Amino acid sequence: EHKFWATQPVPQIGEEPPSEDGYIEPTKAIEDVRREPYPLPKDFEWSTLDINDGKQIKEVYDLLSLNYVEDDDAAFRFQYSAEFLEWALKPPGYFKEWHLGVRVSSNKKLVAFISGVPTTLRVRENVFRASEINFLCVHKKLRSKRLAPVLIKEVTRQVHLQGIAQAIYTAGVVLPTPVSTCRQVNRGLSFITSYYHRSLNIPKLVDVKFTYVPRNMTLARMIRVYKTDSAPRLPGLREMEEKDVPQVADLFARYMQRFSMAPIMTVDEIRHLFLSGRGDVEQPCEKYRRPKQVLWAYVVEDPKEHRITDFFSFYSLPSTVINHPRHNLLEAAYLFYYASDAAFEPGVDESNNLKTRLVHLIGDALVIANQAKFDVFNAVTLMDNMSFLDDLKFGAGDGLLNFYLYNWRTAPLAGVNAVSDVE
Ligand code: YNC
Ligand code: MG
Repeated sequence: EHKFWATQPVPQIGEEPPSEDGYIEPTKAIEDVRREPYPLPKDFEWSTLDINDGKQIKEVYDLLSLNYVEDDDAAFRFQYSAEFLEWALKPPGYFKEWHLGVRVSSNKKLVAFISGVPTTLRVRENVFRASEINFLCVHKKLRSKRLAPVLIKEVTRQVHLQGIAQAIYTAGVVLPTPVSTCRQVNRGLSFITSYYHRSLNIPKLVDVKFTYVPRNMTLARMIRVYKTDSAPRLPGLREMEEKDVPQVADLFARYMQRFSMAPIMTVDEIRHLFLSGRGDVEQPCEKYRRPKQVLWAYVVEDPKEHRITDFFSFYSLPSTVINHPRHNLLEAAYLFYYASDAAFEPGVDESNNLKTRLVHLIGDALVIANQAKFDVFNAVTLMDNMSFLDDLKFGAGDGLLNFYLYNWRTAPLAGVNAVSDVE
């Protein structure tokens, strides 16, 4: 069935869940890593992309914007911006060798890409270095020629050359074998990680057929239902600044302990994730959006104690609207990391503290995203998201997101970045 994946150190389909977590094959000594790049079909050559060079970022942007992930109906295709790629591909300690391209030898046209960035992962009680693999893309004209396995093997070789033997990646497709994202929630339902959408710009979303006016609803009424406040409400909410980095790092680390799988971030990584990618900070930002901004990060500062009690972040990932007469871009915001002290407040009903707080916090994120002219706000069923999606009028989409670990076996997790028991 899976000619390539059957040869890889990943749990195979139908395999019994392991009694203990651990690697599948031991880390290779650097001397034992294959020296030569994997061979490509003739007429193609490997090329390391220099993400510090605007021209080369633009080449990756061009490849992805025409050939990257589309929805099942081929109505929308992700359009990662050049600024997004810079932000995503250059975290502290990145390896340029992990930004891997394939070019046509004759004219040097970039026709395939795969990337990795280093990260530190905790899966239950085990902490290990890993690569996070993303942006695997093969030009539409070169599909189904088994080029993807060559890209994956070559990026694996490059990861091994840095002494790292594990990886994490996500995909809409089902491969051997997703980290179990099923869990029992209080009501006894189980689910897998799926996308939820909070409509903001109803007329446009209806126009591009992202959503539709249900029977016994009118467009006018639908617009009213999804109207957000004109300004955020939480006292002490403001944009995150450099001085907040240590406190945000601390809050992030504490909050992530709630989940069975989560990244471990250094202070530098926190700074990169939440403060770079904010666009041109010299420009005033009255409308909640700067030129070239990809990342929005806000904190709640306790007005009396000047302590950071909460934060949230979201990023901009527009999609091309394929073949539409009036609209060519769907402006989508994606909920990224957040954390709240309310998770640690003692109380009669602790989970209710957190739920109430998250509804307010992410409610304010929606207000800001709407003011920043996003058409839709997306979130997946991870972390504590299930506790606010309904209250904030998110609706289930049809997209799924499967999580995978390379060379790491684990018994089913209670959800990736598990959803906690807040209801
Ligand atoms: C996929 N998304 O099953 P079998 S997500 C992994 N991730 O192998 P061919 C994939 N494998 O089943 P095509 C995959 N999609 O025979 C397909 N495969 O064992 C497997 N789309 O290769 C597939 N981007 O070259 C099959 O297929 C084999 O020409 C077939 O190319 C696939 O970035 C692709 O969705 C996805 O550009 C490149 O369709 C192409 O179709 C495309 O004949 C649109 O390949 C864009 C798109 C994927 C986004 C992503 C995460 C990628 C993770 C890759 C795995 C990393 C492993 C860890 C490495 C480091 C290890 C260390 C240490
Ligand atoms: Mg191919």
